[in-house]
Amino acid sequence: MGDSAETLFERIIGGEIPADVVYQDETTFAFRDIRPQAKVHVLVVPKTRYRNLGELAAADPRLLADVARTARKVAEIEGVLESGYRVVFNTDGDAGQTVFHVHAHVLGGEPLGFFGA
Ligand code: IU
Repeated sequence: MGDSAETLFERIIGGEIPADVVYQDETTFAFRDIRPQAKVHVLVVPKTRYRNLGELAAADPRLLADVARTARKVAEIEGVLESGYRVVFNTDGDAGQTVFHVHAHVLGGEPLGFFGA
């Protein structure tokens, strides 16, 4: 796995690729998914790259907490704190992970069907 190659999300965080930014702080970055799966669909990415949730949790649990806090902040900004929202981390093949820079999908704004079958 080309660990030194920049991922798409590093280029978005760096401003090389434009994105609809919802929120950012020192350690995290949040922007709208280009193929939204719900009325609200925002990706929350730690500015430091880890491949997936497990690697982030093992290496830097405080940064994982920052991602969780930013997911809540995004829900607040998007007006779905009261109505509810879902946070998803896809990991590898069967989950359909396509970008290997860990990211939380924050979904909401309408009733969400359950998925996974
Ligand atoms: P996944 O969990 O790795 O499958 O999610 C990657 C997401 O990144 C997916 O929902 C894409 O629509 C989204 N995305 C994006 O927002 N901007 C892009 O330029 C590309 C993918 I490529």
